Amino acid sequence: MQLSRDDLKRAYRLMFTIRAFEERVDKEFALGNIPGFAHVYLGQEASGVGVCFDLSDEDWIGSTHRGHGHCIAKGCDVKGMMLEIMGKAGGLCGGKGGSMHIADMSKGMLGANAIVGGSPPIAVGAALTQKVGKTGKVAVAFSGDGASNQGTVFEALNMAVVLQVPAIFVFENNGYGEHTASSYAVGAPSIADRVQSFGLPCEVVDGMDFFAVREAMGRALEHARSGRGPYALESRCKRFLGHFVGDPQAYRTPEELAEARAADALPRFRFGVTEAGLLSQDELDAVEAAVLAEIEDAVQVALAAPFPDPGRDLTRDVYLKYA
Ligand SMILES: Cc1ncc(C[n+]2csc(CCOP(=O)(O)OP(=O)(O)O)c2C)c(N)n1
Repeated sequence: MQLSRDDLKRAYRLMFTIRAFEERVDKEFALGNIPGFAHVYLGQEASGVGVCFDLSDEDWIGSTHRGHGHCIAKGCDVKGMMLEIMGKAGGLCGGKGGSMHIADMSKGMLGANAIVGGSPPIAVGAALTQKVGKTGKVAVAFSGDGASNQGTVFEALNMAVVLQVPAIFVFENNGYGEHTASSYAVGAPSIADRVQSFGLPCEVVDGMDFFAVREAMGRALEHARSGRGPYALESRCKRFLGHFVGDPQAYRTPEELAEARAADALPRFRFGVTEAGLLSQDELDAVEAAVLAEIEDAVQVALAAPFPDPGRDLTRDVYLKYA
């Protein structure tokens, strides 16, 4: 479980890539360069990166409508993502999926999902494939606190236990489902309490702490890979911005928003690794500079790229990828 210096750099690079990517998506959306809707993951970086850090391309994840961070954590190419979000040809899904439908099978990314509670059933099917194929790999389903109230999720949890599949359910509790607080809408004392009643372990983890999430995920992976069935995490995180880009958040006080920012996982990570003498400020600054250049390049390429040709591309690659 010990992390090397390269591992620590990779973790910071991934978290900072999500941060910079999402800040840019927020900006480009405001400029009118992104069609449709965008839900950014700002604040939740440590959760997605901690969960995906030890997964291989053959371990699968299913995501949510807030999926850019999960894609990046799972290794999707940021240029391909930016092209996709701007609806351009050359995007990871040919520019036809957009923000809420990014998938990349080569990275084990089964897809973002606009249907709240959509990923757990898919992950159970994927986990059954892993079990039947004796791959030793897992399938992970990300869901929000709002999604944790969905019937689809209850059925998926039950079936995962019945079939004893290597599924890992990650409930990212950022305190809100759209504009409704999870403290109001989740009827059980916690998501973890309810999930455990289905007959699988569920740990509560500080989703603002990369190290805590990765360690909890390590226990989940050990459990699922050793044939002991499904496992779950309730990752408690902070959503820095609104439900969607442009949400004025009238339902949150300035104090609450300041508290969320004060819990920021990135400075926390920086402080931890520099205080421990594992990485220097300069090394971390260099990571940030490289990422910012990569994002700038992705944006410029995406802005200049053509849209898909409706006559030629509209009906292609819909159910099947053609060569
Ligand atoms: C089945 C379904 N119901 C409702 C919606 C509308 N909707 C989109 S996001 C959202 C809230 C989801 O909240 P949560 O699961 O907590 O995720 P978060 O936005 O906090 O990441 C809702 C109700 C939807 N997309 N799908």
